[in-house]
Amino acid sequence: MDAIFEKVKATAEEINDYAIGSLEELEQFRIKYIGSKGELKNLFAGIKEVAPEKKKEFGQLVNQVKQQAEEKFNTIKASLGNESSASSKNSIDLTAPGEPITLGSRHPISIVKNQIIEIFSRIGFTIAEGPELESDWYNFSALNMPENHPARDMQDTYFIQQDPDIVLRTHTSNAQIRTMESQEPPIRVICPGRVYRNETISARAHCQFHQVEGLYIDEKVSFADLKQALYYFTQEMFGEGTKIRLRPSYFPFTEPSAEMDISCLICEGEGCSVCKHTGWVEILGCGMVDPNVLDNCKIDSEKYTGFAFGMGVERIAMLKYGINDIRLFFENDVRFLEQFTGIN
Ligand code: 2U9
Repeated sequence: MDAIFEKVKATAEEINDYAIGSLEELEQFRIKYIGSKGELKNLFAGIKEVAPEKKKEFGQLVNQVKQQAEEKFNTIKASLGNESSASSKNSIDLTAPGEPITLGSRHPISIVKNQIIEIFSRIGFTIAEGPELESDWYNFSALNMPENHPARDMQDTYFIQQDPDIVLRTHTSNAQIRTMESQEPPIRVICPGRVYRNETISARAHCQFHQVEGLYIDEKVSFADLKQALYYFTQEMFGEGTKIRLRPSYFPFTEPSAEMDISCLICEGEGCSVCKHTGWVEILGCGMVDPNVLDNCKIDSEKYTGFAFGMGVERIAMLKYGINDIRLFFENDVRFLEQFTGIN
């Protein structure tokens, strides 16, 4: 009779030590102990062999072991269930639709630079490029700004510590000089690129910006040709009906020189804060190439004349898109850049 009590206690220990690591093993455990043909059912059946005065004690003992088995079953079932649902969360659903790929957008400076290039290429201009680190000759002297010429102070220049002859170019004119040195007229080029000036950074100025400069050299090129080319550019860039006006100015590399204004895009000439209530906004500088510049590049200034112009790409982009702070172009804040998605 004690033997049957011993058997129940041994089963309790067995249940306690039973290792369960998977849902299959848990099911085997259930069948072995708790199921309708399981060991606990057999133990209950053994009550027949127990003396009447010990039946109650035996029943309680088997019930305790049954409870122990059921608790173990429920606890392990809950933890294995959590694990399996967590692992199904991490698994890949091959039937799920793909995540959309977020496309980048072209930088507004690239958009506007490409528009300018495209407009001038329609009237026969090709692209010429030059280095951003440039010698004094190509950045200054060839452009009629010899050493100690006061015009050099018009732009604050970055010099290279190791070599006083090398500067970060202050304009893209170095590319035109290089073109004139290596090609015979007729020459019709536009020179886009990044330039550097030692300016205090503010909403209106930056120490780096982009220019597109243009140069046309041939026999009998006149100021009227310059005006017509710039008028065509204005209509294409800012829309038909945009007016232009030219004001006399001074640049060392052009004579005569002018600055060109367009009628204000915001107020159409009525007067607003963008045009400072004048109805006009300045967009570029231009002029007839100074004969000294042609001579410096071994182009016969008796035979050839030329016009040149230069504009800041940031300035054009600010006017075109109503941007009021030049620093936005260099910060690369996605909230700014994504507004140009879809524009090429
Ligand atoms: C050669 C000869 C002449 C290019 C020119 C300007 C006038 C001009 C400014 C516009 C805004 C620079 O970016 S900005 O600050 N540029 O006003 N540029 S004429 O003249 C040249 C260029 C090359 C060989």
